[in-house]
Amino acid sequence: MTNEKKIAIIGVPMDLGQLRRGVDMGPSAIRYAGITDRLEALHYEVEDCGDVEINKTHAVHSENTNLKNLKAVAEASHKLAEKVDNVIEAGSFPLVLGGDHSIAIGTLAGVAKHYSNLGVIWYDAHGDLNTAETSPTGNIHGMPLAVSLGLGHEELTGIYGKSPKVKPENIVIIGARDLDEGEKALIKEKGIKVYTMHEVDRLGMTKVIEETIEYLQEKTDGVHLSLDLDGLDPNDAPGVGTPVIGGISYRESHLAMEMLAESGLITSAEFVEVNPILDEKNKTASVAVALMASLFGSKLL
Ligand code: 4U7
Ligand code: MN
Ligand code: MN
Ligand code: MN
Repeated sequence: MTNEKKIAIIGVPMDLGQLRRGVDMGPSAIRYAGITDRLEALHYEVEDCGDVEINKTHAVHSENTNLKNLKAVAEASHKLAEKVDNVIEAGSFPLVLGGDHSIAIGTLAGVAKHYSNLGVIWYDAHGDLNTAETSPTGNIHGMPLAVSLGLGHEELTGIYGKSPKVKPENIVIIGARDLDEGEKALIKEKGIKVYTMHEVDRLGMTKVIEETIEYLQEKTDGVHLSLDLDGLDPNDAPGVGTPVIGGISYRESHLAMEMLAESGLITSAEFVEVNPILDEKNKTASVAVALMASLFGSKLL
């Protein structure tokens, strides 16, 4: 028996949202680690839509902004949004493979077209809530959640229709342990729900996910999971560009995915920041695949 929901895989070989090369090979590494076979073994019909084309010749610095590669990121975001929109329109579950986290701007823009109260789970060591004003780096991969809240450069917030794409009260950040001052201020100002590593340690992942589900279930009509592999501890996911020690373990992450699978809450997902050049024998891509399998209902027995 096949699952009724079809999964559409969309690769985004993007590395322009940050400065370390190699993360553009993330989609290849995840495919090589066997994502399609794993999902088919779970009785899903899987369509690999290939990669969104990234125009690297547009990777030039724009004037009047400290945002790096703004034009190229905006262009790619638009293409991705369109692709994600079409996939949902066709009744499939969009599974987006990164690429650096700037791609979430496009994913969320496409997803948001289909929901009036979209929920977002942001599984990450970082808040990705910077704007041009608060960013210490000018790297757009540190900004996608702010952009989706309607904050930041209008060339990004204006992508693919309405802005904001998501409301602050519909966001849950899990795993944060490296927040910039401007991000902390924004979290407090907007009342965004955050489970930092302190809460993960204190409550345990079971409680964190139970509370997250309860928090989002009633008020949202769809929930997007944006999983940055640097949310995990660098021991378990070494192939990332901005590792931060003291992260979520492999086991805790499996539990989180399994509980989300049971809840039936997640309606779209992306796995980002896998950098094969920084990885150890494709470990991080394999971890990503294992977590995706759990998210789609893989069980140990
Ligand atoms: B990721 C950072 F300053 N906050 O904005 C920034 F610490 O998508 C890092 O979560 C952002 O990997 C990390 O550049 C972005 C920095
Ligand atoms: Mn991160
Ligand atoms: Mn950092
Ligand atoms: Mn991130």
